[in-house]
Amino acid sequence: KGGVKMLNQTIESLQLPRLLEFEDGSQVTSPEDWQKRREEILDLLCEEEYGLRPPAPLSISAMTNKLDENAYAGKVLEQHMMLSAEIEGGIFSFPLKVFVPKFIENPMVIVYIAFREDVPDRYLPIEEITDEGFAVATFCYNHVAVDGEDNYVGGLAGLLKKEGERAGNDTGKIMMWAWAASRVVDYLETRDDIDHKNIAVMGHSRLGKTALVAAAYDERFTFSFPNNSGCSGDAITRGKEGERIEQITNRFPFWFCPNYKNYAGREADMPFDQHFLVAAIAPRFVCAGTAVEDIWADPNSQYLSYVAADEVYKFLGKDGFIHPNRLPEVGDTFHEGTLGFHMRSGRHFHSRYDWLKFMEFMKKHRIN
Ligand code: GTR
Repeated sequence: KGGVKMLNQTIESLQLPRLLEFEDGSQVTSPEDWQKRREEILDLLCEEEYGLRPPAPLSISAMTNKLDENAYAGKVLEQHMMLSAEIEGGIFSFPLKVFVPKFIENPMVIVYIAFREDVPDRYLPIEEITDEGFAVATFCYNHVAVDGEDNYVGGLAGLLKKEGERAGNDTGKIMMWAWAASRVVDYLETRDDIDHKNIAVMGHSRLGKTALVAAAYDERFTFSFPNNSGCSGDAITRGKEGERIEQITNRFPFWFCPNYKNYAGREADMPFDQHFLVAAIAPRFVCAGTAVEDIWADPNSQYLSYVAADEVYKFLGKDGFIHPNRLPEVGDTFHEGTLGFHMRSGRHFHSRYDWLKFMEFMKKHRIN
């Protein structure tokens, strides 16, 4: 019973901005209201944190440059291509690799936003994933917009760049990487050998933040799997340990819109917190991976986002976050609800354990 009080008190003491209340103070009272409230939340997160979302492309096309129908001992179809999206400023192209297991029909698919371009990779064990019956579509984030202070010259950043200094709500790179994940879905929808109803987006750390943004802005993602996403991902900012807005915007200003750094040291003034990002994905699935030694990300604050976003899921008639009334402990897995969570031993990493948990969650909640 003490625990019940503790968790409620922790949430209350943070004085989080309300999810089920419009900016003008009126209440959200119906599912239709929630759709409007969700739009407000998405606009707010663009304006204050991630920057404007680039518009959907006018058209997309894919050009295959490698096809192996018998990869991985003959179990997998492996296809490499250039994916091109036609937008206002020109044509933006990036490499995409697709792996489809041949031994099952209609496999669920995971869009993996990768740090490195080599596949397989230590974070992306292709054969073990396809053996579980999942298709994978993956691209390297640096091919979309370089993860560094490049003055936005290349890639998508170059096409979107306006005259002069970056300012206000100009698009940050997390939003660009997330936008690219949506272009992968545009492409996947043209294929008939994968399950369109069960498409997930997944990434680790900065790309875990990206996996949340991708699903928040694109309802075609039925699942989002943010691994160790932490600050400006799934961790509640108010009261957070480890990395805070000041540190993240000093080291990585280009991940966000310039407005975000205004909240460094002023977290209590933010009209949002990261439970807004999770709730914007409702009623769809989010399942997080955290690690007990990842104190820079802060697993307790990560957990609190799901505890706080739960009310929107409940409001929409979903199970939401089914969890005990205490903070997480190492070894915990909470997979019963629409929101899932695990905390493993060890450090910041995208491990085999995380993969197994995510795939387990997706199999359990597959939509027919
Ligand atoms: C860190 C950053 C974290 C996290 C991490 C990563 O340096 O402070 O927010 O994103 O990088 O992406 O590995």
